[in-house]
Amino acid sequence: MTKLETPTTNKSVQYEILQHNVILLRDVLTIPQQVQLWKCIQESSRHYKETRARNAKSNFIKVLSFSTDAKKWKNKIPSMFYDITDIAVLLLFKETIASSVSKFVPNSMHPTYITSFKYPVKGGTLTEHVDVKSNWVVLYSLGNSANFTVKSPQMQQKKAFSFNSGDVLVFDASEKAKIKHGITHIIEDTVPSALVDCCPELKEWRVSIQFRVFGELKPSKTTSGSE
Ligand SMILES: O=C(O)CCC(=O)C(=O)O
Repeated sequence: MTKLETPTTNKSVQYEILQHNVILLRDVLTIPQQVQLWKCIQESSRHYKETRARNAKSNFIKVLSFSTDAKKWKNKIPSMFYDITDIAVLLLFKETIASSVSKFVPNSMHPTYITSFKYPVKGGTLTEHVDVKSNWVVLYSLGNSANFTVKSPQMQQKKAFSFNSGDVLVFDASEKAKIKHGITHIIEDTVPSALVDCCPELKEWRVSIQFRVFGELKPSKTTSGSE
């Protein structure tokens, strides 16, 4: 499988700490990298039978589900998937180094479980939920933007933001952190035009890919509590 074309980790990205241990990194993937990621998802999804969201209030199609340690998927997982997980963690650590968040961020995340969802532009939604089993998670977005919401128990109100193509959201998805998240709707006609030129089918979708770690993760610095 193809390697990433440019050493993204050398560049600086905009980031936003949406709340404790929820960090959004903007424009991490260039358009060629977004194209490459979409092609990798499509190629990998040939090994998987698509399934509809199980929850009646959500509307998306699961196109990919890999347990990275399963024999069945050995040699079928594109190296790009691991590369972009590493890039997200490296960038996150590099960009937030001066802030209090950096000490909570794990310094590496080898995904245990990789999934990808496709949301139709018309009617795509994801019911608010707290993840189970997961530890930290890295989410990439492609295609149309999603109106994404997050809320931790410490917040009075949920925060909504536009999760755009090429952005990454990294957060503590453990049951302990109880970070509720969901998608109210997909924002039509928001695919970058250069991406549509190469992948016209993305006009109809918002695509996400999730990299989850199950089990223990070491934070980059030992701390004696949370903020
Ligand atoms: O599609 C997304 O970006 C989010 C997916 C998600 O929240 C989940 O898999 O729990």
